[in-house]
Amino acid sequence: MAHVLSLLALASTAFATSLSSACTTSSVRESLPEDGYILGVTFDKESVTANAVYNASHSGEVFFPDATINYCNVTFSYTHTGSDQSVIVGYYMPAPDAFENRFLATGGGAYAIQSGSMSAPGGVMYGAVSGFTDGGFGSMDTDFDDIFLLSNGTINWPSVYMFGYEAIKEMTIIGKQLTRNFYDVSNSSKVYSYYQGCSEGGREGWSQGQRAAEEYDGLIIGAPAIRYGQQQANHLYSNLVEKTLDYYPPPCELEKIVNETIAACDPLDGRTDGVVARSDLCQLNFNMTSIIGKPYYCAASTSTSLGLGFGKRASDTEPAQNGTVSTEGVAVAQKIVDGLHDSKGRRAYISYQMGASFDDAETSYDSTTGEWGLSIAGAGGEWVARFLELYDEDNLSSLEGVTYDTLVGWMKQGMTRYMDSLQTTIPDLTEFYENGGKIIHFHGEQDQSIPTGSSVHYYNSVRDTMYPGKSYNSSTKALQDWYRLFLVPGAAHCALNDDEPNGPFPQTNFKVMSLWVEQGIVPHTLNATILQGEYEGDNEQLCAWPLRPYWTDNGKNFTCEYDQASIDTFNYNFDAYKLPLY
Ligand SMILES: *[C@@H]1O[C@H](CO)[C@@H](O)[C@H](O)[C@H]1NC(C)=O
Ligand SMILES: *[C@@H]1O[C@H](CO)[C@@H](O)[C@H](O)[C@H]1NC(C)=O
Ligand SMILES: *[C@@H]1O[C@H](CO)[C@@H](O)[C@H](O)[C@H]1NC(C)=O
Ligand SMILES: *[C@@H]1O[C@H](CO)[C@@H](O)[C@H](O)[C@H]1NC(C)=O
Ligand SMILES: *[C@@H]1O[C@H](CO)[C@@H](O)[C@H](O)[C@H]1NC(C)=O
Ligand SMILES: *[C@@H]1O[C@H](CO)[C@@H](O)[C@H](O)[C@H]1NC(C)=O
Ligand SMILES: *[C@@H]1O[C@H](CO)[C@@H](O)[C@H](O)[C@H]1NC(C)=O
Ligand SMILES: *[C@@H]1O[C@H](CO)[C@@H](O)[C@H](O)[C@H]1NC(C)=O
Ligand SMILES: *[C@@H]1O[C@H](CO)[C@@H](O)[C@H](O)[C@H]1NC(C)=O
Ligand SMILES: *[C@@H]1O[C@H](CO)[C@@H](O)[C@H](O)[C@H]1NC(C)=O
Ligand SMILES: *[C@@H]1O[C@H](CO)[C@@H](O)[C@H](O)[C@H]1NC(C)=O
Ligand SMILES: [Ca+2]
Repeated sequence: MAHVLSLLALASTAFATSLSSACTTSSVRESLPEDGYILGVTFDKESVTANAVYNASHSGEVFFPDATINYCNVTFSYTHTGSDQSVIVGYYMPAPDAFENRFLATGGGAYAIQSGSMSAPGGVMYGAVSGFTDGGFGSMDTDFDDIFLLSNGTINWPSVYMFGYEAIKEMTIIGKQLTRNFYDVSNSSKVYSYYQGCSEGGREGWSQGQRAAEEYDGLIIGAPAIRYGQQQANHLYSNLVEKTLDYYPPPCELEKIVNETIAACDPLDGRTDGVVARSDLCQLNFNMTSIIGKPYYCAASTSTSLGLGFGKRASDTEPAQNGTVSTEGVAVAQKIVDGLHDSKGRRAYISYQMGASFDDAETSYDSTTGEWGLSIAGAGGEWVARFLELYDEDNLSSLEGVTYDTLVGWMKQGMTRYMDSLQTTIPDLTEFYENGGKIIHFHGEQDQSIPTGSSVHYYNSVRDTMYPGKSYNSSTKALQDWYRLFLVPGAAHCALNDDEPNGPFPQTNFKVMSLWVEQGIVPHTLNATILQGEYEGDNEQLCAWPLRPYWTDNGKNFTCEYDQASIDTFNYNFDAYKLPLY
């Protein structure tokens, strides 16, 4: 019997090794699941496209290593009964001899639901079919915010739920069956199913863990844009601090504050390498008032040199900036770092860790008055204008009359309106856990767009919800069996941080996850690599939360330590709300 099976296996391998013979529209058509495989879903067989792609080189990406790959590039569309909206899905399918019984779902960023050609190669190189979807928004180039408002001014609710979680779930269910049929995988063989994404893609990953638990064996989630009602409005907090304190710092002044913070806090982690690996120790030990009076200078420029966060404005011409760091500048920076509190002093949200750049706070120069003034961060402006106030606009025109309490109100409104679609903070992952699923969740510790503490808070919410009554240490230990959180020293938002080039980045997450799921190799630390700067190529391991990195012996001996005071800096009491904020 075994003999017969191995002969069959050999024969089918020999038959299937050629990508060019496998990658045809007719073979893809024949591999589509039957209509009704998902209730109400009908495939448009005429829409199938398939073309073989050879020797595609991908390099310089942070979420997967450099590789040259071959795959069958497949797209097709389907409709839901009763809706005229067709949904386009794309799958990169490895050559049959490179297929390793894996499926990888991928997501998008900002208001895009997919980042196909940027994310899909990260699965193909590990023998996974990689899928993405246009969400039914009209094309792969159409974003959620383009179709969110209907012409009569009401919300396109089906699109909200598609963006929220439904589209990626469907793409995965369809993709897994397509994969079985295309490679002729027997019903008794497992196709391992994964999800990988960062930022909005990270939120989409959580949407799947919370609502499509049975579809995935492993989720790789970076800096997720969860707690959406708070997260999106929070982009306005820095501007509101400037307006409230009536001081609009020149960008160079904030840059100087960031530089001085990094210089002061870098050594606190035991190794002076330009990387703030312990922003918690920075918060506990460094007072930004010591920067007051330091001179700064930035040459005139035609475009801004700060990082490229979500909602970044492209600033035009800036004059040379020559001055000294002011009391007002530091007050603005400190108030931003403190995070949003209402007028009664109750915490409503959190902010970026010390050392992160102040992208949301960027001001604009008025060449007629020669003064710096308010420039509303686009991500927050669009959220309030379009998604809360339902104007067909991608920005707010002013913050006139807006107070901290107004911003808290916007957070409550967003949370309530989108509680069951975009908020994405359901902390009960019982089904995912019982299904045997594993989660690697990571977040740059110098993220300038989604507060690092946002991930820590959700981790704690899951721990408290899943293991009530257990002590901190024993609930943490139980959670770490299947869900591990890693903060990435110095990393920016889903990206390397040019201000701290020697920081590591976890580039091999798919490999690490597949080893965990398929071979039970637990990532006690997370594999990472320094991808730029003087130590480029060096390997570094990341500590699993709540352990924190610390170097002894002059930076030579790396340890992951338990430091209660540091852990406590990531505990938040969101007492501005009567409802729990998970
Ligand atoms: C892909 O690269 C390999 C190795 O360099 C080469 O042998 C092959 O001809 C290339 N295939 C195509 C289609 O370019
Ligand atoms: C994949 O197919 C789609 C649809 O035909 C096409 O737009 C896209 O350019 C193709 N990508 C590659 C890499 O061939
Ligand atoms: C707005 O337009 C949509 C789509 O045409 C329609 O389904 C909905 O009933 C309309 N709502 C109102 C309040 O007119
Ligand atoms: C494999 O599973 C599919 C779908 O569940 C089913 O239709 C098919 O009959 C099964 N094939 C065998 C050989 O059991
Ligand atoms: C901040 O440090 C960077 C190097 O990391 C340097 O290029 C930049 O000029 C500094 N900015 C200021 C305002 O000193
Ligand atoms: C920093 O020092 C100033 C002046 O001593 C003090 O008023 C302020 O509370 C300190 N800030 C923090 C965050 O400790
Ligand atoms: C900046 O201003 C100071 C004090 O006014 C002056 O001494 C210095 O030369 C200026 N630097 C540049 C580069 O213009
Ligand atoms: C949003 O509008 C404000 C006020 O008009 C402006 O300052 C800001 O630059 C705009 N932001 C974007 C991203 O367009
Ligand atoms: C929790 O575990 C850490 C080590 O991981 C240990 O240092 C700490 O004392 C423990 N706390 C309690 C209350 O047992
Ligand atoms: C860990 O990263 C190094 C590069 O830093 C890489 O060579 C190695 O293959 C990775 N290990 C795993 C399990 O992916
Ligand atoms: C590294 O530091 C840890 C914690 O301080 C210590 O226990 C260990 O012995 C050190 N290892 C070496 C090789 O010095
Ligand atoms: Ca350091």
